[in-house]
Amino acid sequence: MSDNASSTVIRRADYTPPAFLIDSVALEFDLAPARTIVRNTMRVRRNPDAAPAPHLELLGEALEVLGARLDGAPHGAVRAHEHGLTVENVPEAFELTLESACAPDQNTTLSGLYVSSGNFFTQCEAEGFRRITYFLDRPDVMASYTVTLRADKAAYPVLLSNGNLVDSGDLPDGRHFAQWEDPFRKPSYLFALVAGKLVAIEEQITTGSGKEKLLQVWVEPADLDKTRHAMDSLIHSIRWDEQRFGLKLDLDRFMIVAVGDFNMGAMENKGLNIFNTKYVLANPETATDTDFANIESVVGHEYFHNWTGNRVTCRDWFQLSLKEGLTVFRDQEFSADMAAGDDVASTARAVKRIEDVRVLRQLQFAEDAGPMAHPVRPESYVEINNFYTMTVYEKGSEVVRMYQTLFGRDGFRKGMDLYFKRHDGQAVTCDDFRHAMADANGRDLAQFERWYSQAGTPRVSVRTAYDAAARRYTVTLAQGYGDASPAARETQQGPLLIPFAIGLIGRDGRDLPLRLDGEAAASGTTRVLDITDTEQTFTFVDVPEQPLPSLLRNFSSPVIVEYDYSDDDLAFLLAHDSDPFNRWEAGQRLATRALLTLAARAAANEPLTLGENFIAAFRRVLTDANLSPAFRELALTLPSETYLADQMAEADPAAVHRARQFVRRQLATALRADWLAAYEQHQTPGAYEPTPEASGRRALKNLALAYLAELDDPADAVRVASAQYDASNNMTDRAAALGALLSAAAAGANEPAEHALDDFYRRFEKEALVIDKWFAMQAAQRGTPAQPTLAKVRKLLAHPAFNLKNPNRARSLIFSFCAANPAQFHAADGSGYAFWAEQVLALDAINPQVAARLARSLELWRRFTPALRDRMRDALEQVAAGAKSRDVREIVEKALA
Ligand code: 0A1
Ligand code: ZN
Repeated sequence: MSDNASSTVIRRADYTPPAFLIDSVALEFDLAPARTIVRNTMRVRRNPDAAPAPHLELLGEALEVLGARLDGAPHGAVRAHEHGLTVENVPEAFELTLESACAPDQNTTLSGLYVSSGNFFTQCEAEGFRRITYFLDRPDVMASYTVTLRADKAAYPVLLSNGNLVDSGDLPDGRHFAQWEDPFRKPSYLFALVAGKLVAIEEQITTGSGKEKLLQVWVEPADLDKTRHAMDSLIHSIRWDEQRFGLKLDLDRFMIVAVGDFNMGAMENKGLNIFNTKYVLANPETATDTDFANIESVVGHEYFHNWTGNRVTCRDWFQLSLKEGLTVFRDQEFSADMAAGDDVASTARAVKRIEDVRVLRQLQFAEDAGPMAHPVRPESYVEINNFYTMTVYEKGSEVVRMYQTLFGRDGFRKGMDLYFKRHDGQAVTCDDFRHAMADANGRDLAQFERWYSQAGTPRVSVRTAYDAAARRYTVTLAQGYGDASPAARETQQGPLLIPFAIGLIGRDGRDLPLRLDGEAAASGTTRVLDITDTEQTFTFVDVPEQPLPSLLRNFSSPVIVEYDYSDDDLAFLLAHDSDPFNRWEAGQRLATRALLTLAARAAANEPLTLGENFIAAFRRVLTDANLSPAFRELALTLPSETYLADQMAEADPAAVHRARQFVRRQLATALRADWLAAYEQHQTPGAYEPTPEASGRRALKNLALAYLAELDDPADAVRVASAQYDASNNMTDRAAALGALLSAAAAGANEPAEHALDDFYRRFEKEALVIDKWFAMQAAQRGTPAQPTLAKVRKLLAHPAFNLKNPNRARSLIFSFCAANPAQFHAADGSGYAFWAEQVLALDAINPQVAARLARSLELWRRFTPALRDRMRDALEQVAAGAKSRDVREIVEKALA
């Protein structure tokens, strides 16, 4: 991050090792909000494996130099400049002490050292450490840290940093100190400190090897009643990593700290994870089932980084997916195991898989289709903070998952074991990980590298033929990228190794045993075909009848499958496929097809109708008691407006909205009695529990309520939702009831919605995360011509509880409108885009990272209808002209290029 952007491009190919190494760092902080003094004593030596450099070039930003000593003596040959500090005339090995000052309470970027609610926090990934002190702020420089914190004892009773507390005590003038030592060498991006008025819940646990460990979750005093779930999630994470990967907690003490102002979800600083409050705080009254699940997954994610990220870290930021893709994969597997235990076939596992794939397809596929398309291991960047992306994280996780699909769980584990054996304590590359997987499993994975170097979403088109006389069934698979975006096309070199899972279904709905040509006997009913060429044919023999293929089971690779299923085929798969992922997929394909046809008709102002078969297929799912409620809820949720618009040759959000609302209303009306019955049957009486079963029941019940709220006459929904709002003992139900009332308001029932909104605000005024929901729900509300949502959003900008400096609050109102309300955001008059431009520029002056995220809302502008496209370009140009930060400039310049 920087203001006044020079858009220097950083390239992977230009990597060179650091000219100097730093073996140890002693940091002393005199903490004060307006001016914090940092004394940094480093043991530095020349790197024998690097080209010699004339001077030591340290990176630094927004710092004031106060003094420099070399081997104990004042050193005059230091020169501060825009990017840092040049230290001239340095010997082979030396001790350098630098003293500098920074201003935490002026730091609205939330990168480096900053103040939130009067407490001190740090955020150093990716390049925040240089805002704390001058340093070789790059991940391949790993040092041992000793940290001394000094501060006023009354204002900052708690002083935390990485590792173990080795000393503490009182100082004159009401001050005190604490000294921390991290026993592990680490890159600077994993440094952290926290100081302030915080309290903790604690647990002592004994690990598999019999060692005692102290676990703490630190929060502001008023939030202590919302820490239990995070602590439980941490304990489960520790146990899981021991069991599944043999990886143990390597510290005596592990701390999680919650902070209300945070740019991202959370941060894996060694032994001192710092979390956005959103991913820590939960109790039944304030947090939804989704919040509970997200907390479990993010606590797991950060904890798992302790090995995949911290013990083995990245050589440079192009390797980010080395830690992020792998750690997302690990957190996905953790959540799946927590929900499903050892049962590999359970629908709870499939539900988790569906949720993850839905995110990938909606957000990562879109990223891959636009100007920000980049490979999992990017080739270049202007601002690294812009590359914490869906591609690096979610597609990166799919790439890791493919190793497991290729080698099985045991083979994957062998690869992991070899990776740690080779690289513990090192800063390495994605190639190193791939080589460990290849060597541990005795397989050449040279071709697999293309998953790391090619951008764009691969397409696999499938042709099948059945020869009844020969009882042979051939499946021809062809891979390519379709008409990929220019950014993606640039990176493409050749065909990928695609593990493609397939099953064949007989007329009775059962899987056929599979025998490939050349095999002695049939085995199994799902086979993973390894596609390696541009086009390949696989032949199944002994096939007794024309089967229906179930393609890409469990989404075995991150591709788009093209196959000419008829509507009847899809309805059949939805009813029978033994692979629950593909059952869901069939329903989504059916719905997508119907909705896109309707959107085209809506755009042409033709009347809309919905076939009986479609409604019948939905009714069958809704009333099928053999399917888990969680699965039914997913299957009955229509593809999102954003996803649908992305599938159009020219995206037309208004037409998509009309089509989707039409279908929702038809389903509400035709299945009214079934929805009411499902609502009644899926109550969850008794104490709230965020288990997969209970949350699945709530999800289906609340989906039923949401459909009922679409009825022309909203009376039923208002009655049911008001009762639920008043009676609920948990946030999932209360928020769903409020959501239904807001939908009913669009059909004219304004008063109950207003009443509930007021009640909700008063009830939760002191709970910031709940007030975020209050803003978000209003921003996502369907507008009417008389009440466009933007007018409401603008009014809420002036609400006393709104605060642009708090990222969660900015996201709850502004991002919700720009990303979660496409029909209103893409209003034909361009008013949404004008609002967007204003807010991006306002945020740019406060927090470039958050501004750059918002800036991405228009990046797919070229894919929209001509009228919208022109208005979007105007808005983008306005931002390009006014933006100061490198972060925002990179986004809008790439969009306009
Ligand atoms: N490594 C963290 C993500 C993260 C990245 C950058 C940050 O700076 C603003 C903060 C967090 C993770 O994957 O959880
Ligand atoms: Zn991560």
